[in-house]
This record gives sequence, C-alpha cells and structure tokens, in this order.
Amino acid sequence: MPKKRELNEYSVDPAAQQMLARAEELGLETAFSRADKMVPCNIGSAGMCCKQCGMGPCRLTKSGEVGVCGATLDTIQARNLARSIAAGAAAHSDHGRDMAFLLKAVANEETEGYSIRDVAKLRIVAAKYDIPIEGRSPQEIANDLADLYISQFGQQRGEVAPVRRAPIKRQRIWQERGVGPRGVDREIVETLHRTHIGDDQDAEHILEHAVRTALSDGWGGSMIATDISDILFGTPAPLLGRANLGVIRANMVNVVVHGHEPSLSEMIVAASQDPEIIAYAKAAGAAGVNLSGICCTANEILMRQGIPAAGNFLQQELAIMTGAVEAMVVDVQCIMQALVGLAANFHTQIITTSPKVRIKGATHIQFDEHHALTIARTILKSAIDNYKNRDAAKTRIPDAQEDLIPGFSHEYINYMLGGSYRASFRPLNDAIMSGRIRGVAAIVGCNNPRSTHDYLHDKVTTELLKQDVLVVQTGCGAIASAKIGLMLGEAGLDQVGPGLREICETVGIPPVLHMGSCVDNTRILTVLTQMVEEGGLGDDIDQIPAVGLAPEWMSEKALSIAAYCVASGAYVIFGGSSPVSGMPDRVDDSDIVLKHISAGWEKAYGGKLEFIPDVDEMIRRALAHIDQKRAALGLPEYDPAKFGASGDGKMLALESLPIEQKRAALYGAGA
Ligand code: BF8
Repeated sequence: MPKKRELNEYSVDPAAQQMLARAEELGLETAFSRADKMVPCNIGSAGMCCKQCGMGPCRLTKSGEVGVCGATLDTIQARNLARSIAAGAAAHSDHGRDMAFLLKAVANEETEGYSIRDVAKLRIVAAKYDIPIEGRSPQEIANDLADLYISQFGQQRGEVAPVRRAPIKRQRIWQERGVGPRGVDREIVETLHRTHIGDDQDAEHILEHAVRTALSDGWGGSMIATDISDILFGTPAPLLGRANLGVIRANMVNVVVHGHEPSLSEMIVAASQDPEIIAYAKAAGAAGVNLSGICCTANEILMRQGIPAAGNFLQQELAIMTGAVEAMVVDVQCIMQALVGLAANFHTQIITTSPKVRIKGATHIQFDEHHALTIARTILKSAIDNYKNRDAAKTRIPDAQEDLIPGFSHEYINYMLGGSYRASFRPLNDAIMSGRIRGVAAIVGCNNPRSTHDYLHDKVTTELLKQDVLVVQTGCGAIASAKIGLMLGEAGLDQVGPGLREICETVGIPPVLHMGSCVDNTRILTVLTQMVEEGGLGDDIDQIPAVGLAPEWMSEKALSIAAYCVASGAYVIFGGSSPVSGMPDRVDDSDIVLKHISAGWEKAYGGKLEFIPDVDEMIRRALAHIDQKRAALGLPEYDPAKFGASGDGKMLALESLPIEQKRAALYGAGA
C-alpha cells in the first residue's frame, strides 16, 4: 500500500515543507501526495514494456520471454531509451529552432521589443562559421547567422556546423563511429523509424543512433538556443539574485513565469518596468508588479536580469499555494497539468502562451514575437486586474529566501580567470593540475517527488565541495544550491575544502557556479573544450578529471543531456531509478543495454552512463573517477593537507584561537 510520508521526507527545503503542511491543512493534492498514491509500474519503469504496436503492449517479466513479434528484452529496452532520448532532444532543440526564427525576425526588424543586445557575441559566433563580420551591421550578420542556424535543424547530410566547436580528437571519434550528428529533425525521425515495429532489432545498434540523436541536440539545437539567447538578451555575467518562495511579495501583484523560453519572459520583465504598468498596479491598490520564475524560465531571467527564482520544478504548485500569485504564465516544458485544478482553489490565473501548449481550463494568450511587448503588457494588466480577487486570509508566504550570484557563462568564467586582456582557462587548469581543485562536477537536472525534494542535490553538492571539487550547475539543481546559500560569493566558503577555498578567495567566486538553464549545459561542453585547448589536461574531454551528475532526474530531456555528455567523453551518474534496469533476477547472459551504456560507451567514447540510487555510492564513484583521471594524467595525488594555509581560510580557522596561539600559527614559534 502506498504510504504517506513525513514533511521532511517530502523535502529538505523549509519553505516547501511549510507549503506542504498548508496543502494538508486545505486538503489539496500536490505532486508529492500524488506520488505517494501512484505506485510506479515496475515493468514500465524498468523498460520492460513494449507498446510500439497494436499486438501489445507486451510486458516482459520472465527471463528469456519475448514480445509477440519476438522482440527481446534488450531490444525493447534500447527502443524505449532511444525514444526517450529523442523526445528530450526534441524538446530542447525545438526551443532552439524557435530562437533561430526569433533571431531572423529581429534581424529583419519585424519584432516588437527585441534588439541584438550582445553584438560582440553575435560577431564571435558568426566568425566561427566564417560568416563575414567586418564592415557589416549587426542586422546583416544576424540575418546570415539565423539562416545558417535555421538550416541546421533539417540538415540532411554531413555534420551540423556547431560540431566544429568540439575538440578535434572528439570530432574524429564521432566520425569514425558514424555518429557525427546531422540535423536534429533527421536524427529524431530516424530514431522513430528505427524503433518502429519490425525495424532495428540490435540493441547496441539502436543505442548508437540514440547517441547520434543526442549529439544533434547537445552540439546542435541546444547549443544554438544558448547562443541566440545570449545574442538577443545578453551573455550572462554575475549579478545579485534571490531564490525561494519568500521572493513572492504580499503587497504586490505577483506574476510567476514558468517554463523554458526567455523570449516572452524577457518582454514581461521589460513591460513590468513600464511606468504605465506600475501606475496601473498602484491604481489597483498594489505597491507594484513583482516578477519571479520557476524552472528554466526562472534561470533565464535570473541570470540575465536578476529576477528572483520562486523555486524549482517541485515548487510550481507550492507557489500557487501561497495564495498570493495573481498569474502564473507558462510557456513550454515541465508544466504540470495539475496547476489549473489547484489554482481553482485560489484566485490564480494560469495563462498559457505557447502555440504548442494548451491546458484545459487555462487562459490562453498566445505569444507572437511581432507584438511581444504588447502581449506582455496585456498579460500583466490581466494579472493586475486579478489582484482584487486575492483573499488575504488565504495568503501564506514562507519567510524563506536566499541571495545568490548567478550568471557564470563560459565567457565570463574565461574573463574572470584570466582578466580582460588575457582571458584564459589557464588558472583553472593550473589549479586542477596542482591539486588545489581536485576536479570539476556538473550537478544538474530535475527534482523528482519519488525522492526527497532537493536532498540528493544538496547532499552531493556539499560533499563534493568538501572534497575540493568545483561545482557548476544548471536547471533545477542550480536553484536547489541557490536556496541553501552555496552560490553566494565567499559566504559559503566555510563549507568547502581548503584548496578550492583558496581558489574561490583568489578569483572571488562562489564555490558553486550557476551556468544557466538546461539548454545551457552546452556552456559546460564549451568550458570542457576550452580546458582541453588550454593544455595540461590531455587532448580530449574524456581525460579531464570531471564528472556529471543528475541526482534527482525525471525528464526525458535529462536523458538526452546524459547521452550527449557521455558521447562527449563525460562520466555521467544519475540518481533515482534506471529506465533500463530490467529484471532483477535475470539469468541469461545479458543486461546488454545496461552494459552497453556503461562499459560499451566507455570503450567507444571514454564516457559512461550509470544509474546509482545510493547517494554515498554516487559520491564515492564520482571522486574515484576524478582521482583515476588525475592519475592517468600523471597529476599529483589529491592531498587536502597541502593547501589552505594562506588567505582568508587560514584567518577563519585561527579566529577562535587565543592570541598567543594565533601569533605562533601565523609567524612561527617564538614570535
Ligand atoms: O529543463 S531540470 S525539471 S525545469 S527538465 Fe524541467 Fe528538469 Fe527542471 Fe529545466 Ni531541465
């Protein structure tokens, strides 16, 4: 029987716990309580159900059993995983396509409210593809870049252009294995074709095409999305932000933007600062309009505009539960259908905006880049009109928020490490080579109500920091760290290892760097490539002492990210359950799929994917991998005792000592 959990088993975030207590008080359901009631299907969750044709669904539960067509468990698992990767790639890359069309429209001056904010990035990106830049206007360059990028999605033959940004050795590996990605549209269609009844029936062969599909996302659609977001809205640089439900304001009209696209949310930010809108809000009795975000739309406007994040994926319902949200404006991806039913218990309007996403019962105000600012104003006025319907007696805003410094684009990290005249990754490579930084971990991805909200993110992050591992984050994982103060300049440094602390103090960075939304995992690929190009850490990504983790994954997008990171050379560890775990008591030789995505992919690409439910084991394997890569490079063995004897860290450690001991420690005995 499903069991209800204690509040602290639902979430480690006190703000979330308060809202979950409120849900119980009001008798309202959330994803947390629905997860308790909905026991996952153990056949489907292990990838053992095939529903690709009308002869099934075939559920394979015994060793050696096959489907009606004769499909084996391995074939079925590989098909299911490949289809999930294709769906994830589609979500990221279709967003990238929309950004490319937006860039084209902006270049042709057909839009309202947009401009090319980062001309320098436009020129740098265009030059990578040999688009002429000298003596040309930003619009002319943007027009050519938009045409090139639009053409990438349907490229039929040959690798997509951004692939040339990968290390040379990596490109050769892909070519030799025949997985150099063509356009994402072609790769996804081919995945669907190959996994249709009666097609590709060799699990490993299916999984190789899954790799190609994921690469067309990571080094194609997603990379394009990041480039264009930066060109149109500005490349992120550090600024001050805030995170958690306490950013919702009792005396203001609260508008929460949720989803993944910066195109409309950037216009809502602009419109919210319009004196006419502010006056309209004041006339309605509010102090103004307060914007905040959920999920990756939050990350997009947090890192560029400093707009606060109300929370990550599992906090979307909890934001409504505050009773103080006039409108939740959603675009695409990770939007729970339950929002509309929940909002009916309050006064919150759910406003859908994408031509691709409608929810029964929601208000639809369709986004159109030609009138974006006008639409943003309409949405804000609708929210302001709704302010009078707020029931103050039903309002509960948790007093919980934390400051953070987001905005660590790869361009900024480069500049920050080297300075404006000699931007370089040299100091980072040197710190890894000396052992001050043991290695790098990208801790990314979702929340999942099957595990305690934020617990795995927080645990893995804090433990790796203690071990001198520099952490970079995107997506909902980034918001988790922000909420516990790990992205706050030097404030979190008492929680990190001595060598890493020295580096953070010297460079002036937080120990956890917020690198953006989930499509911005491509920024991490760029950082890894630049570390290779800088020298000293091998000649390809798979040699760097680095690891990727998605401790609370749940979306198909995460699987696409995992596959393209593995194919780029990274060891990727997922927490929670494996979608290809198969039968626990399997007696035949196999588990071909599990072996292929770990040992098989490691042999082919130097990276591997593993699903590890135990958090301590996740951390142990991440550190073992980093140490093994250090040893392979001939770097000194990690030794925490070697560093941390200078700088603020030492002063902090000495603070509590009596003055004589402090003097002796600083100047030697007899001083
Ligand atoms: O794309 S981390 S829950 S919000 S899927 Fe969704 Fe997962 Fe959050 Fe951003 Ni990414």
